[in-house]
Amino acid sequence: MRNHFLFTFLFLAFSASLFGQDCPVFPKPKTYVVSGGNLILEDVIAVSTVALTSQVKDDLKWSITHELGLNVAFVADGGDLLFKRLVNVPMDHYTLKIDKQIVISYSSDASLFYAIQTLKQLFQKENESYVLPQVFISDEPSFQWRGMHLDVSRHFFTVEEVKRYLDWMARYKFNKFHWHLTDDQGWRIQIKKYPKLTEIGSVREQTLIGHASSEPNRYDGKKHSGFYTQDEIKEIVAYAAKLYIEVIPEIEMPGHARAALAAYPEYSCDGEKLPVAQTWGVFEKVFCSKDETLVFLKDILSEVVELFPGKYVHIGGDEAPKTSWKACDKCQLQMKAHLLKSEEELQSFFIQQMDDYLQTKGKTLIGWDEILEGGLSKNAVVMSWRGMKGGIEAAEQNHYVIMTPGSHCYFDHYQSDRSSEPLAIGGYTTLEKVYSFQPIPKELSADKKGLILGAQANVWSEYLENFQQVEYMILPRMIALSEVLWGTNTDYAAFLNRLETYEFPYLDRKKANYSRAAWYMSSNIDAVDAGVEIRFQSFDKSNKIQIEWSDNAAIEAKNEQTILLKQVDQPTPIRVQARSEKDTLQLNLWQHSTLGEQWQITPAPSTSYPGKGATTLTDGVLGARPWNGKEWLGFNEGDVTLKLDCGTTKKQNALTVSLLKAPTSWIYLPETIVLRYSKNGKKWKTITYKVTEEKSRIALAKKFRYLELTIQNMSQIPTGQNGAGHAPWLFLDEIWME
Ligand code: TNX
Repeated sequence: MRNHFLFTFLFLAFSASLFGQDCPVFPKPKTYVVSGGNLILEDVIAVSTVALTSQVKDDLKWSITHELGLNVAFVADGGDLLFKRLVNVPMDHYTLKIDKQIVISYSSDASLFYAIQTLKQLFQKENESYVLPQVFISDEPSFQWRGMHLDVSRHFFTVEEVKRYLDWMARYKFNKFHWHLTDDQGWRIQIKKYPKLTEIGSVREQTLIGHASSEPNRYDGKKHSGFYTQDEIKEIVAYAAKLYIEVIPEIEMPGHARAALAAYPEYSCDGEKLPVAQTWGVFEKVFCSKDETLVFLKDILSEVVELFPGKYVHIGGDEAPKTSWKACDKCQLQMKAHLLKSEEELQSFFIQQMDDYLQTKGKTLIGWDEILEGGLSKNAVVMSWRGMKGGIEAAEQNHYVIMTPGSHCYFDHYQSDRSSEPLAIGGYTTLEKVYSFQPIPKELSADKKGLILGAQANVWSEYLENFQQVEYMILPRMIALSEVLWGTNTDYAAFLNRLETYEFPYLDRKKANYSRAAWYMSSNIDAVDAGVEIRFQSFDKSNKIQIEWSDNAAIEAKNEQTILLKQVDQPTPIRVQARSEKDTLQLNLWQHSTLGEQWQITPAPSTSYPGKGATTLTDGVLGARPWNGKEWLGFNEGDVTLKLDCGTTKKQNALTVSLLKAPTSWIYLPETIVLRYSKNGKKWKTITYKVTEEKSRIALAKKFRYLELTIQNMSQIPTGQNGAGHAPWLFLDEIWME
């Protein structure tokens, strides 16, 4: 037997170059103070068993050996790693002090686990030794809900892949895994009473190729299937528990139910059998609200609650069109019987049924923010995804809230505007944007702030065909979110540096497919007099940039990083290329006579798609397709009016408004554009243009100085189309004249 007291410590008197003042731990601890020296361990760490329960002992051993390959020897007295139990400190608080020994003081088993995660990230392996910086850390999270969601319905991920996902979560101290197990495109959890849910519901015959907005739709002709047996679910739940992660199952209802209804069509309104969905979007076929369906769903939940020991069950509740309920006798009877005035109230009744049922099982219901419509169920926790609005409303009604706004927390969105990005659903959520997220909205009353449990990133998998792709979308964005939730997201530039120095080498060792988008060369376009200024920024150490442009561009170089793009009479496509040591950025621009001019826009664009304000329409940049949020202004509140004073009276031959049509994202072309023009701002003439194309070119051959456009939208999306009944989105990227 080896005597662990023989394992030597070496103390270096001076600080070694391995560690600077920078913190190598993610999320960064609340307090991190280095004292200069290092502690060096050989291949075994002697761990004191004083103040350790046997359950924690096993976890600890597993956790240290699993990750570091360092052996653990438990000793009754002394040792390298000592523990103290704390009382009367904030939830999940711990301290970690490294000098000649490592001393961890912890308050809860979870906090001990976090301390060990921190410790693991401090280890550097040098030759055969393990080196630690001498530090003092005092730490605890700011939020109790630190969530990551994974959609396994649109694409299935194996048990091993889900475990790897949980490993990332544990490393960055996330504690809630929201497992989206059912949706239109696949039912992924075995339910013993209803075997067809997985026999039929877990298999889709084929899958859409490319983006859902590209027409015509094409399919791959290949089966996609997979589900978790109840034993596998238990295995994952147990694995997560070791990592102090609670697993929250989501069983979607009443919408996103096509897979379940392919197996049991009798629980829909019309009983018609449709296949498991093969494309993405929102479907009108939903669970019927009749009693038989409610019983069916409660039966399912009764098996689900047995598998998940945690407190919460998510029942979805989002994107459930009411068309089939409106036409269904049984739904209408249900409304009469319970004195419900609208289908929204019927949805509330539906959710309340599930809420009551889950209460009897000791569980708390979570739903997406649509469950607010028609009245919020008594005990429900709200997950706010359509911005923060739903969350604010729920908190004002004294409900707990988890913030997951699309703007900052949707990791299925693009993270750069490069055409080299893998196909994604749309949106634009950069690392910097995630890092800037503040889960508690300013407008919330002070006494309600405590109701915001935390935040979560959602990882919808329509366009994530394999697990490498999932990793690309979550890394490093989830690390940024971890600092948001830990309350240490203070210095973005330092965060980027720390990531590159300390964490990317680890990700490389793990062969993780992570994104370096935050390090791409970027361009920034600002409106100036009679044009736009384009400034390039490179993250290479040298920051040397070479800029070239096509011959037909009216460009003037301002300095090494900046060029001025001037207004020209004839709209022309031009090209600008900027090259740094490691990267090349090519911009395909549209040069025209109103570059940099400021349209006055009413109402203001939606806060979810603000682009960069009015300049978006005159910066020469056409929005990316499939669309991402950066180069588009998005509107969702009726008609939009745009006004421009051209400064002088001039003849204009035509005006082009560049629009977006992406029905799967509920973005539609407007119906008409009413154009008014005037020489003096007093006498106006009107042209009405019927919109049929994304590039709407309105012939003019008129002289004017003042211009006013009213873009008129459909009042709601017609039946049979994506998002029927809702207000359509209007998306604009550029307006020019010739
Ligand atoms: C909306 S977020 C959905 C999902 C999609 C997602 C794509 C939510 C509650 N519903 O069904 O996968 O957008 O970003």
